[in-house]
Amino acid sequence: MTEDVKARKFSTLFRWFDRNGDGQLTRDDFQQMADMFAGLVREGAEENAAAMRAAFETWWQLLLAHGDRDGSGQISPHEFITVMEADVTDPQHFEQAVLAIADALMRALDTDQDGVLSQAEYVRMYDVLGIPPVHSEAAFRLLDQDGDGSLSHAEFRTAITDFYLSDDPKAPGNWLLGPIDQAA
Ligand SMILES: [Ca+2]
Ligand SMILES: [Ca+2]
Ligand SMILES: [Ca+2]
Repeated sequence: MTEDVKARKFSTLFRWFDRNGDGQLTRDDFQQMADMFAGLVREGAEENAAAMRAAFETWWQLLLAHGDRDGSGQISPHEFITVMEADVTDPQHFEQAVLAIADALMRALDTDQDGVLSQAEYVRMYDVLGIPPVHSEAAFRLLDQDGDGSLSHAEFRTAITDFYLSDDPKAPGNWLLGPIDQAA
């Protein structure tokens, strides 16, 4: 069962990334994701938008280089789950692609720039990134591990890392995109 937890999370992630809904991931999907994330960045923080775009490009290149087994230039759901588990979650790749996006996202969401995310700042992520907000308040409470009412940079990084690396079906970070799809 432990393998299933990550496979289910990556299936959820695949459906979110597949912007044009054609059942495959392409560079176009990644550019649309990057545009959506860059749309969160406040004026005057263009280097933050650039960091997001660079990290999404890095991620896409990792998928192509390690995951495109049939050389089609597209990543199928099966290829995605395999390459995510084998290569993208390798520590160096994970830092350059996933955590680079997490850091830029945290900076963009922290609109009052006090270094932590309030619940309102966190919930805005769901609106802008098109994630159903139904479970956002429950997720916030789970991710706020010290219960001080805000998400620190460390708590946010832990959430992202749990989502990608944890086999634990109860890891709080699993809630990042809402409940894991039990049917997947
Ligand atoms: Ca697609
Ligand atoms: Ca804040
Ligand atoms: Ca906290």
